[in-house]
Amino acid sequence: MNRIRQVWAEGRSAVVGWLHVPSAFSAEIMARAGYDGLVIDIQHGAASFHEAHEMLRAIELGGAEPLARVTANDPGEIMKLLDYGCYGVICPMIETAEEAAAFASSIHYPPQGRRSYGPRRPAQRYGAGYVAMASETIVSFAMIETELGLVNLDRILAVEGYDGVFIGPADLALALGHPPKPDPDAPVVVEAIRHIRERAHAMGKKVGLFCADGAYAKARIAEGFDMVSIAPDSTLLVAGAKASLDAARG
Ligand code: 3PY
Ligand code: MG
Repeated sequence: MNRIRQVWAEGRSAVVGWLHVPSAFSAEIMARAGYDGLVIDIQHGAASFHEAHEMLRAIELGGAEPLARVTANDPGEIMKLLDYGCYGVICPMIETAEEAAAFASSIHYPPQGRRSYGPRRPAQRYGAGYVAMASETIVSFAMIETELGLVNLDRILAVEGYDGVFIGPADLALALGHPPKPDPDAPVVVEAIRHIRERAHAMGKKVGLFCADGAYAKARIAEGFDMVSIAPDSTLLVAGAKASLDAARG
């Protein structure tokens, strides 16, 4: 079973890491740290499509569920990632019900969707019965992070075929006239995040949030978020490097 679905089935919230570094080696050691899943950020991270494919393998080997935040709502990109062992897709900038429906249809084989057949790696992991179970092996999130996305929130949430919405707080803050930053404290942004969480749950969808600080993420889990991401690998690398330098220099 998909590890994120397993966590949900146990009544817990998933904690996922976020990867900017385009390396299968660092993806594997991050996976071994114990995250439920790791998200390869193809939109804003450094990984090319080819590097992302190698990282998907490394994450699975390391014991975490491999996910990706794609560059756009592009069926070709999404379907190829699914063929190569991506079991969770986060799609940026979803703004209308039509975009949400197009996203959802990339995730599922007919008749539910229009995913094309060619599951090169999933067929190895799941065997001959893969097609019948494919939808259950994947989690899917439409990002809400724009003004239009907020305006159309209920219409987007009413679309079937994807698991939930994932909030990008930096873009959301920009859309609401505030500087982009994770773990926001501007009341209007905090209120928008609360509103999205409540509407998502009211309409039977999961809700995830991009976070930076672990303690901030823990507080959001207590509020009911179903999935939180925590500090990206690039942030952890710099923080560790600075702490080590500071210790050496005093
Ligand atoms: C945002 O905060 O806008 C995101 O997309 C998270 O990376
Ligand atoms: Mg964003």
